[in-house]
Amino acid sequence: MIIDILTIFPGMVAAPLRESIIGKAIDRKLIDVRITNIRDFATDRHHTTDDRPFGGGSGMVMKMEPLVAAINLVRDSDPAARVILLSPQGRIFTQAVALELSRLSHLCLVCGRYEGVDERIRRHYVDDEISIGDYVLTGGELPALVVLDSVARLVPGVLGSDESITEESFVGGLLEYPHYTRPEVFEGHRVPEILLSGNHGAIRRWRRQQSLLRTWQRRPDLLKEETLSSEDKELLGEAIERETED
Ligand code: 4FV
Repeated sequence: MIIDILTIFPGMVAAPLRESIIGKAIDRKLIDVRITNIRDFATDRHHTTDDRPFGGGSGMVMKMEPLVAAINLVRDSDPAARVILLSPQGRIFTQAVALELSRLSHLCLVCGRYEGVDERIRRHYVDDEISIGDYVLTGGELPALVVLDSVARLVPGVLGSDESITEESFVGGLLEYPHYTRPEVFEGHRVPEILLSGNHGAIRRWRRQQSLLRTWQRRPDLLKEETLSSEDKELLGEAIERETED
């Protein structure tokens, strides 16, 4: 997978890509990340990428010319590239969207700055618009890194075992079961006995039950989306009963 990132702060994007799993995936050429400085496409002496808003008002707007030139260079290099603007007005980013994007061969992530980009960019020059959440950031760089990280880890081979992808939060619509590791007891806090039993069938059942209970407690909205099997309903009922007993 190729991922282009168009930004006026390339350093802000480069650093996290040198570390950890994503850094290794880049070294192993499982993903190819290209960072482009939009300023390089500004033709004036000061490499200006912003201007005052028509109609007045505070703040500045990201200019069209440098950004369109940068986008067109990506499109010319690969017409299959999916050009995505990160903005609070986009569709909300979820694990399902990450999965959808991970099946594409080429993403181009456009990082806005200032009050936002000229409206004609979103109308005529991008294919998609994504928001990472209902809050306002100073720029699209962190959202671009969020999208890159969650999509890249779904690229085959990036994570040690692809198994860990199938059993995680939101895959299957539920929150993940709790994880434990050594020591068995820490300051009096014990690891649930079941996990030390070696009984993998019982462990699998307990984990499913914990996912259902945790989702019911913390994200009932997610459960509404799910059609639970009769076994799941029994597991959840049993767990809720136990919770209310305690
Ligand atoms: C954002 C978000 C976001 C808006 C103005 C950048 C900022 C500034 N992007 N999800 N939430 N963008 O807040 O994606 O240009």
